[in-house]
Amino acid sequence: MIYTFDEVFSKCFRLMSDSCLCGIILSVVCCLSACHNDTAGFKIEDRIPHDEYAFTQGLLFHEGYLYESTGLYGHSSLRRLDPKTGEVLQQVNLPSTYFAEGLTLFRNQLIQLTWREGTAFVYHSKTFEPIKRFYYRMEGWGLTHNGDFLIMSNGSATLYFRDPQTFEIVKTVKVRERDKPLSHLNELEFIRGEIWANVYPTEDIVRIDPQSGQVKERMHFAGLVSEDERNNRENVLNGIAYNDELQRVYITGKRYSYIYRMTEKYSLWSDLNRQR
Ligand SMILES: [Ca+2]
Repeated sequence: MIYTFDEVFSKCFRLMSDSCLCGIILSVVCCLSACHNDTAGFKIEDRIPHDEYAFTQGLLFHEGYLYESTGLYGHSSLRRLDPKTGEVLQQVNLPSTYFAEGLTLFRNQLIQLTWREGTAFVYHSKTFEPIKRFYYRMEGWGLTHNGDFLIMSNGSATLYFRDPQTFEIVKTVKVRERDKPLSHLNELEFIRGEIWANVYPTEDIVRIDPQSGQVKERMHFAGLVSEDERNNRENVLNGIAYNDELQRVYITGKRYSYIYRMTEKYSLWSDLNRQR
């Protein structure tokens, strides 16, 4: 078949237009995926610099500050952080024989678990002065509270509700996802009547009904940190804090470069609000 110059020109123009259109569509798709910063239905509002040596084991928000517990022998600490800059404003280091774990703040006292040392340190929440210690016979993983009791995880599928004055076990709740026990519950946060828990060593957080122990939802945060940024299999998600006033969730992990401040995008809180 022989084409005239006009036909060739017009064909070439159409091809160019098509490829241009394809290019534009491709660019839009690429941009959308590159700009995609939603995770598990949350929108990332801000990335706060995080000490890349902080082996995060506990995180909480209280009256304008973030509080963090970092683990590892010889590196364990309790920290107060500026929630805007991530700057460490106050810090106490634990003796090198203690591996710090979960952290909660209950009535002006910070309570910090240790992994295998059977000891919880209690500090004044403003001065970080040590007040007392509790002792327990299990591993310490995550810690939070529901206003009445401390709630502790130890790597099993059981959550332990403890008296905040004596640390005695008051009751236990077995956590189940569908029909199966869900173990490896790690960092905890009590958020709007639910217990949120990191599932070690995944990038998942589950929302647990504190009465029944039933998992209501499993949220995946695997897209939060790239494999390059992670740099080590140990560096998993392990920090959940909640600003109740502004309804913001803070999430970070062991040696993460950032603490992510997130807001709901979809129907999570609206679902909860409807139940009120
Ligand atoms: Ca927490």
